[in-house]
Amino acid sequence: MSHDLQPRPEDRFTFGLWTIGNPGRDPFGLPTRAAVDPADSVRRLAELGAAGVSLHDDDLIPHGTPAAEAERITARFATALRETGLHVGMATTNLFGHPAFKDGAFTSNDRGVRRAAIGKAMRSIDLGARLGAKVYVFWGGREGVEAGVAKDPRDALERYREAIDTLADYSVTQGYGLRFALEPKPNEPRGDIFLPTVGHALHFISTLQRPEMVGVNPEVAHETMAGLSFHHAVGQALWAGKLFHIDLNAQRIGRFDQDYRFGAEDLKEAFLLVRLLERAGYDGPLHFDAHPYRNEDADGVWDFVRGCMRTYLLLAERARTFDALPEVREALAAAGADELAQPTVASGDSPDTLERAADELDTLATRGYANERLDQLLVEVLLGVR
Ligand code: DIG
Ligand code: MN
Ligand code: MN
Repeated sequence: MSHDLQPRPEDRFTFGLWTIGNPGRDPFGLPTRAAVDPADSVRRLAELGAAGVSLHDDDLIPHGTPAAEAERITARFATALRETGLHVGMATTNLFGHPAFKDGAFTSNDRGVRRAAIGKAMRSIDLGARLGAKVYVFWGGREGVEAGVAKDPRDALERYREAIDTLADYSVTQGYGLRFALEPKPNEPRGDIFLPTVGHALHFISTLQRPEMVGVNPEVAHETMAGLSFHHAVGQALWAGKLFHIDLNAQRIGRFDQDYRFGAEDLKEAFLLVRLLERAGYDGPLHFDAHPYRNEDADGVWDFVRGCMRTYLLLAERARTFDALPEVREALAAAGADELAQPTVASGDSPDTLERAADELDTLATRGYANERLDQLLVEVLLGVR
């Protein structure tokens, strides 16, 4: 079915408060935009057809806010959600901004900092649950090192696991029903970050006390920074049943974490990602963790929001068009795409029959896989000529 490209809540688009609220500050320059009121962001996102928002604790309640004021802010935000119908798709803790986290949060060498990080996360989990979040993300932006000799990675991972296990127990004890999602990143702001990719995170999850409660939140920019295929990372998370959330944006390989508007860079990889998510029936939030270009003004922020959602909808429409074309179905068959889905070993196979299969290698080497024709079709669909 076609889409009129007008985003609606049923499209499940969500935005971090910190994305539309990004003031344009970078390591080399001051903010270029005024601060944005979270309640106003909610209302504007609702007008544009978004389904929800996500937030760090500090995005809503700045560190050091007195309790009474924190309660007023939270109640006002909850009212904006109720009045607009937007929901909180994900909550997370800022464990990277405060200077105390300069050597890490859950993996700081200072035990007092590690205990404070767990306590801050508990309070933030309470806030997320109160606002109705279903997924809780952990991005360990400060969980890493510059001077590798300062931390034994085995100790760091042990402390990381201790923190996640402790917080999972807390959430279960509180009856919050949250699912946790770990967000990998290879570096920045630390020289090297623990759990750098989806693969590392998936193994780490398998060692936890409550592995069933924990999945991953892959981000386009982060796997791309590591030089990896993002749609393969998502494919492995889906295959493991662990794609609990996703951070959509765009990134040039070999650059710092750019967090550009979704689709702003590698359109082919974005197409392969959207086609995979749609074919897999991923039904979680389509969350944008991105921000407008620093040289944008307040109006440009909403161009950024419209562009993120519109590009996803356009790529989903292109993917449907691609898979409906007879010439694509023929090219996929010539490439053997469906044959890959068939089991290799038959129930009647013996080691002898499999070993005899090895005698066919010279014959098997003669075929082609029609990938040039297939990939050219993809390019032509992307360019709108099919
Ligand atoms: C950075 O990519 C991180 C933070 O923005 C946040 O903690 C997480 C959730 O999207 N992504
Ligand atoms: Mn990022
Ligand atoms: Mn992210």
